[in-house]
Amino acid sequence: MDRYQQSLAASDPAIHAALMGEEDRQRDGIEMIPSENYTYPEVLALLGSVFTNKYAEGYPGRRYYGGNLYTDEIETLARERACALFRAEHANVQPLSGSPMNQAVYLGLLQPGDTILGMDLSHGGHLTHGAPVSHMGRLFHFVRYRTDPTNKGAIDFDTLRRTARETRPKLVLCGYTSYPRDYDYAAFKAIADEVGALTMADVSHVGGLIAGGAMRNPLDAGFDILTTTTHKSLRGPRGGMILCRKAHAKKIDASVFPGLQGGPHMNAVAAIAVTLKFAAQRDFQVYARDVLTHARTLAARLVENGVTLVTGGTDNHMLVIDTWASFGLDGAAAETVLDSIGLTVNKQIIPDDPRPALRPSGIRLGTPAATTRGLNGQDMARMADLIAAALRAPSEKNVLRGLADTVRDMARRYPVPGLDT
Ligand code: DSN
Repeated sequence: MDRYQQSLAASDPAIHAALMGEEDRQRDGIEMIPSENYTYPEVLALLGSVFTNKYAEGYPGRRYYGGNLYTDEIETLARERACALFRAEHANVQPLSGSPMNQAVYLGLLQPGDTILGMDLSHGGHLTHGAPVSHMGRLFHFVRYRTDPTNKGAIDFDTLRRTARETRPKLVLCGYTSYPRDYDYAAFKAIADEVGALTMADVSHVGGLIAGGAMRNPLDAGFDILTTTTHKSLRGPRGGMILCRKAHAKKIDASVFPGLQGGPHMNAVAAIAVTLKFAAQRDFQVYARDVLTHARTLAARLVENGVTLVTGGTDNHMLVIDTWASFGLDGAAAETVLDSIGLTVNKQIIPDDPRPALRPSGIRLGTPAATTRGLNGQDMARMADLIAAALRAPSEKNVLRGLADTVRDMARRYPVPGLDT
């Protein structure tokens, strides 16, 4: 136990007990939620460092507080590393997380009421891409495009072009939270150019896979803006980054601060800087490739087990299982069954889901966290068998107990970064 934990155990035993419980949960189970990961020990150390004490409103060299010698250094390094890694002209590393990151872009580059073309929520788009329940959905006019799940989740670019011509968006937005395929960014860009719209890709899910060179980079296709959270496949602290062309730098910076946020969380900025250093290394490229290979292995074996995958498979780190079609179980029930054997996934609506969001037709799972932990291809195939076996026997307690033992044995073979290494 480190010195912070020792004092916590004495001063707040309830919170300390919860921390110990969470450590055990993470160690004994296998994390399959596609947007989660196990971060580096260095990131955990920086998040708990004295950088959390510091106010640093403004940007390096232009702060509203004194004492920013070292915070300037870390933010400058983080920005430089982000630009180098993603081949961007400018980076803002202050967004506190994914939602304010996207809000800062809309509010910085558009006027209220402007039209944004974004991906339909049930087809994989994100809440901040214009869901009616989000504030952005009320402020801007979102027009949605959809995918064809029967054709490997393809986007019909002819229809998208027609929609763009009819609705004249100011921004063509792509990005997803539950779409197991890659995008043709050049096709989005061509349509945006035709109607004079800006282009933005929210690559939060695959930011690490782009950084590791395993997936396409929208900035290479000439996109204006790339946003990514830093805690998913990138494996860093919770946070967000906006990368853009120089032409947008001033508006983006002013939109993040003072437009939307106050003091940046400099402990997170320091942790983002070190994350970006690691992401530029050869090991991370191997990791990114392994994440994709593992997702394909998992998908193939699930299909062999008779499981229905939305879009039929995966091109990225993520799979969406239609649990209703495969097992007659809604996603909430499937999530609970898998939780009971130590596999953490999340319930998920599927394209045009007839079921409600809290009892949807599917679950979503992914390989970034398990790959970080060191699980290999054989483990992925085994995991597919375990998932299928559990969801076929959701009420058979003995079967589930046996599967839980197998998962725990598998998990304990692999250390949790920051806890065991
Ligand atoms: N909540 C994130 C995810 O799980 O994909 C997106 O915000």
